[in-house]
Amino acid sequence: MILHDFLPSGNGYKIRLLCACLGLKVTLKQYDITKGETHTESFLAMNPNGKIPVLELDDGQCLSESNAVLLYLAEQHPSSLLPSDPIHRAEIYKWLFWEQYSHEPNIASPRFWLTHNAMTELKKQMLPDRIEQGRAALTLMDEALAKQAFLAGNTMTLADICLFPYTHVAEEGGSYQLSEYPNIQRWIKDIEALDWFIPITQA
Ligand SMILES: N[C@@H](CCC(=O)N[C@@H](CS)C(=O)NCC(=O)O)C(=O)O
Repeated sequence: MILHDFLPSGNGYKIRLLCACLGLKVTLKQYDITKGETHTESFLAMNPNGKIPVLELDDGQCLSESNAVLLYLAEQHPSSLLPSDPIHRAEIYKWLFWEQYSHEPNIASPRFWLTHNAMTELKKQMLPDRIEQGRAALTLMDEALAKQAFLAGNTMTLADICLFPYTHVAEEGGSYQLSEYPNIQRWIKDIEALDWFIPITQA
């Protein structure tokens, strides 16, 4: 499999982290998204949405949308990350959908704007509202993690693989302080201590 990716991307890191956890080998092909490298004809043929990550399977089929790729890999390689009980699964799906609507736009997008010199007048106006919503998202996670070791119970699941990447770098760009969320800090340390753990910049 080939993972078309950009190393600082949390969306790509979700897939690299899952592959590390499951012991799956992927070849990384890197793109610089700040230079429009995901908008070439050949890239758009893989993902018409012009965004990494894209997972290219051995038969050439291309999958996009990070959480769809997580689910595909977890279903192909059954493990406790995606249990069969429908209620437990629904709880995991809940976190995956929530991540895309309530977490990623408020935490990942401001991080990118502020660390990659991508701020515009419009984004400046949007920033305070995004930060308010991002704080609400981090508070919600912190409260869930006060009650249990991981997001969807006391064992690690796909929900944690999905939410770890942008949460652990939330401070980059200066909008958030993780010291305000002690249960998230404990959860980050627990995940970083796992023997298969790889950092975000590991190719
Ligand atoms: N919802 C998508 C978001 C993917 C996304 O936003 N990718 C960004 C990098 S993290 C990108 O490729 N941006 C390049 C562009 O939009 O030109 C996912 O979860 O995969």
